Amino acid sequence: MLNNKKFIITGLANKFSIASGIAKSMAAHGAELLFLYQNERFLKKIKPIADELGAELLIECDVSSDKSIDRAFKEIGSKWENIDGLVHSIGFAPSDQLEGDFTEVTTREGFQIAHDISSYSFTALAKASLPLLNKNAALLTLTYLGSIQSLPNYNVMGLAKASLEANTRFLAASLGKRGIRVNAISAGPIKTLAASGVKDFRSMLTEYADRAPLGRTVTTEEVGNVAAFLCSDLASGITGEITYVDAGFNTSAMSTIPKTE
Ligand code: NAD
Ligand code: 0WE
Repeated sequence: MLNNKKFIITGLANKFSIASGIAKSMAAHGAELLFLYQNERFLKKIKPIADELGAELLIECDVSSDKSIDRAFKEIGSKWENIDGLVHSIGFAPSDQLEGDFTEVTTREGFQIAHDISSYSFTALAKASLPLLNKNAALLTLTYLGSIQSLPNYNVMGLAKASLEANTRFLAASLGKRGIRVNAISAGPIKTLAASGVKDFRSMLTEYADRAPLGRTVTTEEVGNVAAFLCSDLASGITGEITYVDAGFNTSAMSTIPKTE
């Protein structure tokens, strides 16, 4: 499905990362991969994953800095003449923004950081990769249901994901004339590093499994398979779209009717 195609993968922190499931599936379908990592602290964890998938290029890129993005893409350009796409699997808000009442905990600075790292960085990476992108290239990002429905503690990340989804549509409109497609996957909750600090995440997973039509949560492999499809020519007619990989949770308003005594 992805033979002879080259992709940049961002957001790989460790083997539990959604980016890890995506990289595994894309490599299994024949893609050649290059990893961008946030800083050297992540190298030890991601080098073995890159080795396993036959990826030789690992480049540092902190998306909060234009300089870091420029430097990374200069290096990419010196190694690869062209690319077939990029996966954006990056999200961040300061931890004090993600616990407690939305009105009370949200600050101007927290709002700004969440939107900068979680949404603007997709535009920034699209711009930086544009000179290298082949016709028919695909860009992909990861979003969450908190963009369109409120839930406890997700708070300003929900606003940032709403922005990221609009970003997906505007990038799709802008890049469509070059044949470049831009899509998002809205994944159900998965226990990753980004989820590990979240209060009551385990009970959230249980509640999710209860309400989802499939009666369970999803895996990074399942998200990865849809990512591989959306980045392949099989999805040549899909752009600007948010695809849910959530065991059907978003389609169900209630699981069972509670018993009344
Ligand atoms: P993760 O912690 O494994 O990945 C998050 C990544 O963001 C890390 O690799 C981190 O290095 C990167 N990152 C943060 N700030 C950065 C910066 N300044 N520069 C470069 N990279 C930076 O967690 P994950 O759950 O795999 O998250 C990946 C994406 O999936 C995020 O956008 C997240 O919002 C989204 N998502 C996660 C879930 C879930 O339940 N885990 C559900 C839906 C969507
Ligand atoms: O998008 C996410 C993760 C977002 C995230 C998580 C953290 C924790 C550590 C962004 N920034 C940070 N910053 C930190 O310091 N998800 C969809 C997973 C997630 O996170 C939640 C969730 C779900 C689901 C936070 C609160 C409530 C639900």
